Amino acid sequence: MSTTAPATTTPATTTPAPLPVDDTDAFGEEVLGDPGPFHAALRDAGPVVHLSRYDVYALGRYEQVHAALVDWQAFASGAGVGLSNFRREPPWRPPSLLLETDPPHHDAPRVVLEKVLSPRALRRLREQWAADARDLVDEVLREEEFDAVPAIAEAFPLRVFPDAVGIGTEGREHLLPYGDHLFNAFGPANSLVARGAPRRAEHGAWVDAQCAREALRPGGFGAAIWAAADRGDITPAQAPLVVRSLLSAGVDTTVQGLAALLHAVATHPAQWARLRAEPRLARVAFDEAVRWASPVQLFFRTATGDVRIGGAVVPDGEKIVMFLGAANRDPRRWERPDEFDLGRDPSGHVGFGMGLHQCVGQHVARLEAESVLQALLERVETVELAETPRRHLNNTMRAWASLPLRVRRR
Ligand code: OVM
Repeated sequence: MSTTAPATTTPATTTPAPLPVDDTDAFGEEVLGDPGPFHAALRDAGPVVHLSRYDVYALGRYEQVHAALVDWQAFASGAGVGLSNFRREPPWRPPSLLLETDPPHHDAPRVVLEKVLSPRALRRLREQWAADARDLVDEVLREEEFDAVPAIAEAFPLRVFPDAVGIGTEGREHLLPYGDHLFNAFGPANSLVARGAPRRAEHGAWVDAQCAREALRPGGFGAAIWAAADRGDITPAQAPLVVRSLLSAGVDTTVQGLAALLHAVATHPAQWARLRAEPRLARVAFDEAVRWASPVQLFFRTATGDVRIGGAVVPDGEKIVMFLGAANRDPRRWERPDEFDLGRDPSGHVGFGMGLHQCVGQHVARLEAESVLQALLERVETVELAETPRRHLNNTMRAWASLPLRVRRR
């Protein structure tokens, strides 16, 4: 964060502000393992910073991240929301019709999926998921110590979500590695991407096969998407790709959202006690955990035209990375941002994004988290870390590999 380079294009009217430069590897193991110091440096350097290592522009402050998220005209998604620029290189899979598109193409799939995953549509799942969560928690609590990543954070979404989509029971072990590779592929082609590459075709072929009409049970989210195609709300060619978005964005994200919530309560005993006294805080607890941990750490946009940010100019066609995790802990926006605190109002956090592309599955994620948390609150007096937890490194997700917990049961 030492040198200062001039902006690279001619300004429209006034001279652009100088652009701070940072040569840190934002996707190196050091930063992925502990992004806090890098995020603080980014925020302090200015509203926009050039990351010289990847030749991209970075936003770390809440104000600019929020502004970019809601300005889909200037900050496009259609050239990809990872480092790769689809204007310059082909995507590794056909682009998502939700995530990697702009209006007007984005809109029909979005409206369809919004309806399929609306709070109203999820009502019929609430009782079943509450019962599933109680069963799982009963099983897990036969021991006082367990690893909450496989035992709860992975087990619960894998128990309820594929059934809700309506896919078959064979091959579900592809879901987590598919998502892990997908989220790595939003970053640079580093060793994390290389590690996933050998099996990506295999996972991808299985996921694609689950998106066909014939592969989806009646009554599930997948069948509802195909029904929308039958009504003409989307085309039959679009339907499988919309189903693919569920299987892409619906598993690893909720696994790590749950893991973040469990890590938060295990390391904040006073907040757990407060939740036990006021179980209605369960919803706030999940959103505060998403703010605090930001399981999805970042997404990119592409500048459409020369875009002014805080007095500097990002040239047309350049990639801009929005550090959601940095914005969610920006002291300019949040009081005591590093504290997990049920007393605050976390709404406005950008952990689910903001604007047009804001997480369409957030009600599903909240229902999963609430189901698990209520079941735990009914049975667990205190919860703490039994051992040091272990990170799972991913280019765009802040993830846990292992979260050993010790509980005192009621
Ligand atoms: C998609 C997709 C994939 C990954 C993430 C995401 C967070 C969406 O395929 O639409 O949103």
